[in-house]
Amino acid sequence: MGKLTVICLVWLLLFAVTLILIDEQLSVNELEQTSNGAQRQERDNGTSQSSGFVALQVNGNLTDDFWERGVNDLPVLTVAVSYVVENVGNVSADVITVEIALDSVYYSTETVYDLLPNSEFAESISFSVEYDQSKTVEIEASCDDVTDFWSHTVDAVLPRHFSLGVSKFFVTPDEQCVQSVYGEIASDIFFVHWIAIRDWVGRNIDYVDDEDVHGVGEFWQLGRETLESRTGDCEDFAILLCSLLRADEWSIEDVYVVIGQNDVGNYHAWVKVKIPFVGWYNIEPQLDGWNTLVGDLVALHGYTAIYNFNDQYFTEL
Ligand SMILES: [Ca+2]
Ligand SMILES: [Ca+2]
Repeated sequence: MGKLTVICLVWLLLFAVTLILIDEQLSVNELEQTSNGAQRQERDNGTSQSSGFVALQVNGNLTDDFWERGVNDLPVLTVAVSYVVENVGNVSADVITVEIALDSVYYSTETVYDLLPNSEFAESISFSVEYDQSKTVEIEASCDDVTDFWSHTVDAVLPRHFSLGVSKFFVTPDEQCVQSVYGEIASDIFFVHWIAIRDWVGRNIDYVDDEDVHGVGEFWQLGRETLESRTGDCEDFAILLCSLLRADEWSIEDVYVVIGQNDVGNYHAWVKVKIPFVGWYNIEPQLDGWNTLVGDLVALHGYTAIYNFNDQYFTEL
């Protein structure tokens, strides 16, 4: 091989290597450009998402609560809940669905159209909770795949002491247990109704201090609770007797639970009835039989009535 041939071969080799290196550099540049383009595209997409979006916020609060008589004549706490759905995004929310559930059971649905940014939809709902029970209200607002949620648990704890607004709900003439026991008593009556009913209460309910049964100084029982335990103290006897007399269709004007106080400050509860041709008569519900007419007078001597109530009226004397 001549010297010139060797030089030519070396030159060709160097030329080929240079071409390969240039080609690789071009490929790397293309890749970088593609990658930068993709990143820019992602950025652009990100910008377009954050430039127009809907975001929802649900808030609520308890605006009212009061006790009333439920369908079974037992107390229920009726509450009003106000709620607000706000669009905290920056474009209008076309269709918002607001679904309300009580204890995870469907309650109602509201549809809100075209809610502008930074504006809100306000509404309220009302529902009842049985005494000594709880209920959870859940409110969920959603628009496409955007959603928010608010919930609140209402505890309907019945006040178990003297309470101006609640006392009358303890007298339950239409409650099932009261009606059932009244039915038993009435089927046996051959003389005067009010005496037979007070005798039944005096004979079938045992006096026990609230402290011993409930562990607290004062605990008012509903008629059904006294009938189930067959025990109670003065107000429990009086509430049950008043409920049974009302079940016997004594007029709302003619039978009351009375809360009174004696000279040394002790409180007591009894029942008063307006007997035809006789007038008002005070009954000590813990007594029975021959105590009527004499025992009642002795037992209640020294007490002054302060409040009267039945299932409809409450009067401060
Ligand atoms: Ca008591
Ligand atoms: Ca009691």
